[in-house]
Parts: sequence; C-alpha cells; structure tokens
Amino acid sequence: MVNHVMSRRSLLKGGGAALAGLSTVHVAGPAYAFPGDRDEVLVPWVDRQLFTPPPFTQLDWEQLDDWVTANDDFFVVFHYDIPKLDASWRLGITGLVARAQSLSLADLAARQRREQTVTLECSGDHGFPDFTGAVSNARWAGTPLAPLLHAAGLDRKATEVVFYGADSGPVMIRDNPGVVRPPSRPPDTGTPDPANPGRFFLTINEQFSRSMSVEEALDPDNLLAFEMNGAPLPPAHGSPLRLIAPGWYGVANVKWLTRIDVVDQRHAGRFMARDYVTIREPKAGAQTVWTFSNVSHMRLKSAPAKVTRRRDRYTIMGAAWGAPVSRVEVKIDEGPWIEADLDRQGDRRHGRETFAWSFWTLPWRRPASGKRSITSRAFDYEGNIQPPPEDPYLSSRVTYWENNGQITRSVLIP
Ligand SMILES: Nc1nc2c(c(=O)[nH]1)N[C@H]1C(S)=C(S)[C@@H](COP(=O)(O)O)O[C@H]1N2
Ligand SMILES: [Mo]
Repeated sequence: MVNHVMSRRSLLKGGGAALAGLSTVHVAGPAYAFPGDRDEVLVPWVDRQLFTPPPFTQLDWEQLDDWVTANDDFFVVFHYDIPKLDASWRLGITGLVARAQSLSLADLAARQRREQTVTLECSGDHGFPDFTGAVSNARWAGTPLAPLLHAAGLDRKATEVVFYGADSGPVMIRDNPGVVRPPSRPPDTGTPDPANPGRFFLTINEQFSRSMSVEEALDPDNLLAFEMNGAPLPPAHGSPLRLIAPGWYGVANVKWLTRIDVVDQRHAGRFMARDYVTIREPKAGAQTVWTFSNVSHMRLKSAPAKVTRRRDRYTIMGAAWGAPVSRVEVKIDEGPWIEADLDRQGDRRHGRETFAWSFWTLPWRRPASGKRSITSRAFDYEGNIQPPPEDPYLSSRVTYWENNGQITRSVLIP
C-alpha cells in the first residue's frame, strides 16, 4: 500500500507551508505551553515534507502541538479499501477454541473497559522518500483481548492467533508450479507471465490479515479498541473495531476486525510472509546469508518535529517513541550531542513501560545564520541508542521497512 501512496502522491496538503508561520507552540503540557503567544513563529524546514492526498494522510510535523493527535490529523494507511460495516457486524472468534464466539459491539462494550494512550507508526515511515509522517498518538478505549480468548477456551494445540480485517483486494500470486496452482484449477488458470512462458500469475481476493503467537496475543496490553480519543473509531481507523497491539508496528494493529481465528500453524498471509517482510543482506564474513523477518515490534526512534522562534530565541522540538525513552540528544550540524528536555508522558502500567511517544525540546541560542542541520537520537532504558543511518544493521536492509535511523532536517537561519 505504501507503494500505492507513493504513486498517488501529487498534492501538497492545502499549500499548508505558507500558512504555517503563525503556529502557536503548546508542546507537552504546562511546562512548555505558550498559549496564544503570537511572537512564536515557525522556522520552516528547508527539506519539505510532501503529503499524500486524502483519504491517506500523514502527520504534519510542523503543525505538531498536541501530545495526543486529533482523529482528523492521525496518519491513515490502508492497503485495499475502507470497508463500510453496518449494524450487522459481529466479531467471530473461531478455530481451536472450546466455545466459538460471535460478538456484537454491545457485547464487547459490556465487557471490562480499558483505555490506553498508544503511539502507532507504520514500519514504512522514513523508509520511502516523502513518507515521513506515518506516526501518531491516540487514546484508545476498548476491552482487553486476553480475557476474551480465555473465555473462548484456547485448545491445547493452539499456537497462533490470526486477526482478519473486513477489507480485501486482488493479490497476484506468482505461479510456482506445484505451489500455487492447485489440482482443482486448470493448468492455464490466471494471467500468463510474459517473462516465463508456460507460467501464470494467479489473482486471488485476499483478506487483510496478521497473526501473532498465542503467547503474544495473550499479552495483557492488547486491546480490542472501539473508541479513539473519546469518539467511536472513525471509518479510516478501523470502525467499528480494531486491534491495538501496543509496541507493535502499525501493520499488526488490524482494522475493521471481523474474525479472530485460532490455529496450530504459522500464518503466511500477504502481510506476514510476502509484504512487510524485512530482507537483510548481512555483510559480515565471506558468506552472505540473506535473512527474512516479518515486521513486528517497533524500534527506538526520534525525529525533529519543528523549529520555532520567539524574537531571537529558537527552540527545537520533536518526538521520540518505539520504546520507553530515557533520553534524547540533539546534534546541530556536526557539533556535539546535546541533551534535550524530555517530557515523559503516558500510561505506566508496568513500571517504565509506556507505549506513547514523548515530546522533547531544546533551546537553541543565537544560531549562526545559514543552512543548519538538526539530528536527534533517542536512548532507551536498556542501553540502546537510535542508530545513525550508516549503522551496519540498518544499512544491511534491502527493503524499506523498519527504518529507525537518526533523522536529519534542515532550516535556514537568516
Ligand atoms: N484491516 C486492515 N488493518 C490495517 C491495515 C489494512 O490495510 N487493513 N493497515 C495496517 C497498517 S500497515 C498500518 S501502518 C496501520 C495504520 O493505522 P491507521 O490508519 O489508523 O493510522 O493500520 C494497519 N491495519
Ligand atoms: Mo504500515
């Protein structure tokens, strides 16, 4: 789908750049709030962010004021379409369970309610040119997944839980003889592959699906969410029900959820086995062994959001996420790393665990004029540091996904 986004990107969001100058900074809670400060002006990035046309949206970093992203500003990614689900919608829990379930929204709303602020990021964020705003933060409300699975009664043989969305679309499968072409289909089914005479592409209508191990699915943080920032889930974000899997990349947070299927085999649907697969070519040693892994947990990351100015006093502001963030440092041009003020917010259900981004700010006194670059890096509590783009593990990737490299942006100081 991100390919789809790329090909359809042609518009700048409302020519917003020109209007951005009067942004009021209301960064992260009272400590940094300057409500209605008309002296606060935006110093626009020189490297412009491009925006996808509706219905796809990205976060507009230069407009980032609120720790919780409003529903209309929250980035939108989908791969097939936005299904319209009516009152007949139900959630099925099927497969290796003692008591298969068919639940209405009222059934789910009558169960234990939980709210949690969780940041979602598409694993393609900063992986594709101009796809740099696929991260947002919202307060989700719903019912925990684990008690529902326990109520259904997981079979001893169950190993995997598959989450199906209501959305589907044509997916072309290459004809690997004996793999794709089933005995039930005539041998010339599908579209001939011009490059390989005698072989065919088979087009199927695949439903969006993602899976987790039973153990991962039973994580007490997983939420079946029907509300986003106090409103019913908007259609673009999965109405009436989506999975919120805190700490997982966006793709795992299945929208328009219709069925949870408990199985005893690894699920190899498009978004587990073909798409959202990170392929690496490790460079170490004489022999190259390619590695394949499906996109799963978020990675430690930060990004400069914007630079503002009040008279001659500049402030750099940004966000950090992907793990509980202990510290953020900022580098100007090739200067030393300077520690930023970190505003840790979010639910702390397990000690330091928080699944929401943290905002950070750095005062920037009397910057020299000219084009200046700003780079940030995040630290977590386990000693990890957001890597530079040239980090061997990052640069060994041959696919777009999971780019958590340090981000550098530039402003022009008059
Ligand atoms: N059913 C369904 N769920 C989905 C998707 C999809 O295409 N269909 N896209 C996934 C991806 S790749 C991302 S990044 C997130 C985006 O969630 P959002 O649009 O609410 O920001 O939804 C995920 N859930
Ligand atoms: Mo995504």
